Amino acid sequence: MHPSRTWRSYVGVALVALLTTTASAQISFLADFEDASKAAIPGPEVNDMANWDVTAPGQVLALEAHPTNGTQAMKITVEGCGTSGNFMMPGVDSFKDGIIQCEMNAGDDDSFGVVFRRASDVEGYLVFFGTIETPAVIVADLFTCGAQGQCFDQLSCENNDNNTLAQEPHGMVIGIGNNTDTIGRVQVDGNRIRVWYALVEDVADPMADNLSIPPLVDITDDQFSKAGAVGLWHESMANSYYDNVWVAEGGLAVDPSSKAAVTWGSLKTR
Ligand SMILES: [Ca+2]
Ligand SMILES: [Ca+2]
Repeated sequence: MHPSRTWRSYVGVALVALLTTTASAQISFLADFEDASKAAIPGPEVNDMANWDVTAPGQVLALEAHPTNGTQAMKITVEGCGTSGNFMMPGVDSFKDGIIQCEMNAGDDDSFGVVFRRASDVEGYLVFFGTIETPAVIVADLFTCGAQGQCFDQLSCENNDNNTLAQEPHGMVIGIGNNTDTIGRVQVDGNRIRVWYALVEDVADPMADNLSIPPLVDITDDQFSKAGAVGLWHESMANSYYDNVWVAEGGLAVDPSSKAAVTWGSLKTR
């Protein structure tokens, strides 16, 4: 069996075990994009592309074999700035605090992203995970940078401190031949937003607190405190894949003595 498949099976079993035995479990969404998945949360319907709300104009999502990990994944199939935008997750409509994580595999040189606390088209946040053309992580608000069907340069949301909340170089060499796997995590606690972005091969435990590496971005912002929807995003990123997308709601890993941290710790060790 492929090593990563073995690992993924273990994580899936661990998540299901946690949910069935711990009332305080806070993983509210997990899409692994497998057929008849037992790991999916709340259920296998999250792996059906028909249940995602695609607001990116003309974009078509497909389930296809992942280029490297031996499983199925979500593929972005249509190229072009005009097809950029959101794919909102089914059922995650009132996220306020917690963690959003995804794995990414680039078949193009543009960008991935995560949208959260989206209360309307112009309320909420966008975290941009660039690859080659924009080798950075950017945090922006949807009012300024959330328009659908546009690339970030067209919105003046690159290299522009006036329009963005943070922009940090990621420092990675990311191949665009579907040969590099990255992992992205966003953690939101009140007005604090932290972002991690790393090569999967450099992360010892993808379920660890803080991924055992420092966050690339750690900022506070008070513009959008309301709960809202969570989704994935892309900028002109055809032939690229998302996999193992999950959301944990609640103030996880904020305080080592908190109940949430205990829950998170037990998830890691089960
Ligand atoms: Ca998968
Ligand atoms: Ca492109």
